Amino acid sequence: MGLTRRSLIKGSLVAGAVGLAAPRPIEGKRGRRRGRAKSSAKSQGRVFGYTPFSQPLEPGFGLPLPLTELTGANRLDPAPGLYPRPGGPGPGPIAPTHDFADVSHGIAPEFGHFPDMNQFKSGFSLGNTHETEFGLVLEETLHQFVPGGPEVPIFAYRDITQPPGSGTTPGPTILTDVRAPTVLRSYNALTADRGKGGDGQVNTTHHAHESSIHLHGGHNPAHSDGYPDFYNLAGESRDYWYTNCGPQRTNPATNIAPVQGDDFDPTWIPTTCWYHDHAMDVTGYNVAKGLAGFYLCIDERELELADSGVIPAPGGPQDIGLVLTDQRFNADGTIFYDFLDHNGRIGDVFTVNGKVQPYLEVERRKYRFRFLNGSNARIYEVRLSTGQKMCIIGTDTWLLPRGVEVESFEISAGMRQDVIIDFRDAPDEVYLENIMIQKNGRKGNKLDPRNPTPLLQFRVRGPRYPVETPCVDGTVIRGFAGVDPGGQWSPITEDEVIVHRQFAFDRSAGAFTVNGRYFNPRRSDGNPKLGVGAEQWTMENKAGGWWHPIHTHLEGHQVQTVNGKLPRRERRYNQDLTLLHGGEVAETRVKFRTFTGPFVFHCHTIEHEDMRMMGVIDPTPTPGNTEAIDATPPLDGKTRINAVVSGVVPECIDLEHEGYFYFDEVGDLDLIDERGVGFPECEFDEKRRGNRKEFW
Ligand SMILES: [Cu+2]
Repeated sequence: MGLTRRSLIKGSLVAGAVGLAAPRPIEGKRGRRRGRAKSSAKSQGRVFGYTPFSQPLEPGFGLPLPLTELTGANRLDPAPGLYPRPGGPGPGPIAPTHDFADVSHGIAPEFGHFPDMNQFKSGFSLGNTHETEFGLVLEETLHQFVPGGPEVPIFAYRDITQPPGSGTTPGPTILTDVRAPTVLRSYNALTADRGKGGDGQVNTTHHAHESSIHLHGGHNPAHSDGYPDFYNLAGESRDYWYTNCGPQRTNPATNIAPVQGDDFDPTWIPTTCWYHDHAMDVTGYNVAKGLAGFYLCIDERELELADSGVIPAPGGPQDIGLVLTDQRFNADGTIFYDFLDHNGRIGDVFTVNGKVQPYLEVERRKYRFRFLNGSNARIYEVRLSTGQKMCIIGTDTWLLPRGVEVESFEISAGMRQDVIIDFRDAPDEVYLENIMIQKNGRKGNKLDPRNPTPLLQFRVRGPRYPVETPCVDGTVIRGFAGVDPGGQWSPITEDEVIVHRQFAFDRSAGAFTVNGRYFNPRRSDGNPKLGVGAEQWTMENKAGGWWHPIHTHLEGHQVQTVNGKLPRRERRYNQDLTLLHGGEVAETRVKFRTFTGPFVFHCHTIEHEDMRMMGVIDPTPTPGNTEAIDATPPLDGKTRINAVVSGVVPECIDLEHEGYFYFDEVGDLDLIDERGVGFPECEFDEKRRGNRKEFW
C-alpha cells in the first residue's frame, strides 16, 4: 500500500521519531474574522484562489441526499440471509455455519449468540414485513472542495442506485424508523483496478483498500458494528444488520434484561448516529479521505415534538446535518495525509459538509442542525457570531431530557450536538464560528473568543415566521421519566452498579495505550455480564497534557463527574463520547445489553485510535439471562478466529500464530520490529478470496 501507517509504524515506534521527511502541505486561510469589514474576506484564501462563503450548501451540493430505500425490483439480490437456525429462522440461539455467505449476504455468526432478531421489528413499524434495505458503494471519485478549484480524489459512499462516480462526502444520509431494522449492503469498490470504464470513478493508488463500516451510536450485533478487523474487503460486499432501536430494559426486580421481548429502554432510543470507516490501522486515512455520513433514527417522540412545533420535522428541509471537518491540502489541491503524524491530523482549511467555508440560506424561522465533528483530531468550541443562544436538544446519539441553552458548545472528534437555532430575530448575516485554538492533534490550546474562525455563513432571508413553540432552556424533549408527562429518560443509578472498572489512557513509545496495553483485536479487556446491572467506569487520562475523546461502542454512558465536578450541562445525560482533557478523570456509568462482543472502546482522535488506543469489551451471557451457545473463540490474545466468517484475509490469519502478529505489552520494543502492527505482510488483494464482484 505504499506509504501507510501499517508499513511505517514499526520504524517510527522503534526510533521514537519520524524517520522520513513528510511532504509539506500548503496553508489555507481562516477567512474573515468576526467584526471585520466584508472586504477583508476577499484577501483571504488566496492560496486556493477562492473567496470564503462564496459556495452554497444545497441539497445534492454539500447537503447530502437521503439514501434510497431498495424496494421492488431494486431489492438486494441475493436477498439478505435469514438467521440460520436448525429448522429455519426463529427465536433462540443460532449455530454458526462458518459459511462465507453468512458474512457476504446475511448475518455473520462469528461470535455466537443472538437474541431473536424479530423482536426488534415490534412497535413503531409493525407494518414492515422485512428489513428496510439499502446499498452503499465505497468508491474513489472526484470532489471539489473549493469553488472553482481542482477536482480531487476522495473516498466516497455512493447510493447503489446512482451512477458510478457520483459518490459524495459526506455520504448519503440514511433515514430509518426506530424499530424498523435495516440491512445495509456495503460494496467495497476501492479495488486495485477500479475506474476503468471512464465512468467517473478514479484510481489514484492502484491499491485495494480495506474497510469496516462502524455505525456510531448503533446498538447492533458485533459483526455489524464495524469491528476493526471484521473487514469489508475490496471487491467484496458485506451485509450490516442494524436494529435501529435501543437496548432492552433491565427488569429492576431481577436487575436482568429479558432474553426476548420488546421492552426497550426508552432512555437510549437512538436519534443522531453516523456511519464511518473503522478499518484497523487505516481509519484515520479512510475518514480523512471522506468515508463518513449521517444515519438518523426517527421515533414517535421526535414526531410528537415536531407536531407540537418544538422542533422542525425530522428529515425535513429545516433539519440539516452539518459535518465540521478540518482539511489539509497539497499544492495541487489533493488531500494531504501524513501517515507519520501520530499526534492527530490537524488541518488548516475548514470545511462544512466537504465544502470549504460555505454559506447556507435560511429563512427567519427555527432550524435544527445536527452538528457532527467529522475531523480526525480537531476539537471545536462553536458559537454564533451574533452571540445568540442555541438550544441543545441532543448530545451524541440521544435526545436530552430537556433543552439546554448555551452560547457555545464543545465538540470533539466524533461527537454530535443536536441544536435548535431560531433565526426569527437574526440579522441578514450570521456566522458559525470556532473559538478553540489548536495547533496539533495533542490538545486544544486555548479558547480565544476574540480570534474566531468563521466556518459557515448563514444568509438569513425573508419575513419573520409567525410565533412557533419555543425551544428554550428546560423545554421538555425526551423528558425525565417520572417527572415530565410521558418522560422517557432515566439515569443509571448507583445501586444498579455491580462492577467497577478502571481504564487509564496513556502514551507509550510513540503510540497509545489503555491500561498500559496496545490494542489487540483478539484480546478482551473486559467481560461485562450481558444484560445484568450496570458498570461504573473510571476513565483516567494519564497522558500528561494530551486530550483524548473516549468512545464506547454498543452502549452509551452517563457521566457522573469529571475531576469530581459535574460536566457541562448538556453532557450530564447520555453520550457515546467523553472528552478527557489533560489529566481528567471521568466517572461514568454504562450497561451492556443484548449482544455479545467483541466491541471496542477507544480514543476518537483517529490517529491515536489507529496507534492502538483501543480496548475490547466482550459482554458475556450469564445463565438465566440468555441461553447462548458460546461458540465464541476466547479473546485471549492468541486464539485465532475463523477467517471466513470474520472477513479477515485467510492468509493473514495464518500469520497470526502465537505472539507474532500483534504487539501487546509495553516494553516489547525489541519485538515490535518483528511483530509489526495489523497486517504488515499482508497485501489486501481482492482476488485472493475468489468471490470478487463487479460493482460498476
Ligand atoms: Cu487520543
